[in-house]
Amino acid sequence: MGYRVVVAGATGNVGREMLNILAERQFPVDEIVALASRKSLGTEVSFGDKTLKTKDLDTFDFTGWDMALFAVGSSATKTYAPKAAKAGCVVIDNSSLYRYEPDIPLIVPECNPDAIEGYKNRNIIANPNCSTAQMVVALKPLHDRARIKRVVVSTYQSVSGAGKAGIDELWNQTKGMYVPGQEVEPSKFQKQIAFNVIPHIDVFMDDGSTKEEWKMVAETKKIVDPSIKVTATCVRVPVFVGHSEAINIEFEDFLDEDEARDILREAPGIMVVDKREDGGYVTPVESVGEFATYISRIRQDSTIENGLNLWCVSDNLRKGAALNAVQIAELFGNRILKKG
Ligand code: 11C
Repeated sequence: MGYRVVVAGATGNVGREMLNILAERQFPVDEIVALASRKSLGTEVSFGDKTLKTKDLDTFDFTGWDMALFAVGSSATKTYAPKAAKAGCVVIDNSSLYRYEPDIPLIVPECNPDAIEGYKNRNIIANPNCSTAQMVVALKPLHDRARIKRVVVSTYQSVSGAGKAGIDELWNQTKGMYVPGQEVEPSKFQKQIAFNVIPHIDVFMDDGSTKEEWKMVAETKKIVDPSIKVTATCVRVPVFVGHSEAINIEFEDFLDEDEARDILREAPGIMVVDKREDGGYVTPVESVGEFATYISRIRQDSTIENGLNLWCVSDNLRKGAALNAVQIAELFGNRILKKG
């Protein structure tokens, strides 16, 4: 016996990946429905070797459905997630709407699976921001061994984090550079993204940081440990898919780089590729379509007492969004519903 599963926002990049990953991981589905906004109604999406015709999110009755994976953005989530939750269908939400509410669990299954019990507060579970998800998968096993005091992270985030419009802008602007008269002005991004980098993701906060940077701080505290201090600089780069992060970690206790490498090799969700030779590390294009978060360039930071540097790469549409949501669905099924 399997589950009755809803995917809301099924025509977007993340929604499509949710369907792909549910099929790839053979999630025990009895029935599945793909929902979309009215403007995408009837669009066909793939689920394994099947094709699903999208139905209307606005009029859908969630009664009798076990869980709904939402990838519709905060404003549609605000309208439809409470409706689903009230009907007894547990929402796994990819937007940032509920992440910081104390009674809503924010889960990365490799880090804080026990938080799943909190689903019952409101029948809603939040999925983290992509840049946080991949970082905490790496931080958690190291924190368990040597207690992290402070993290300094710089991100190199792909344009797919900004949705289809971001992908299109990089593609068209890059092509336009070579064709006189077809130059493309920035519209989704604040400055030219082709052959450039932009130190600005999401809106500015009062302290001069951006909301993306704030999310990495707040979400790491909620998922791993509130005592961990995080300072982040988030940068958009001209890469289609795959976020990268240079992470500097300061620990309470000494952690040797070889031991850190061994810990990460054993850690769930992590693949270590760390050869100190040309190409002995992972770059974002190699992470596309993969489940793992890749860790490379593990090395001591000798400028502080207990410091370590590492390079962390993952498919932002997968571990950063759809895969993590499906892993939450698996956790919820295995621990709570126990039907599969
Ligand atoms: C980006 N991290 O790369 C963002 C996208 O809070 O879920 C995801 C935003 C979020 O632009």
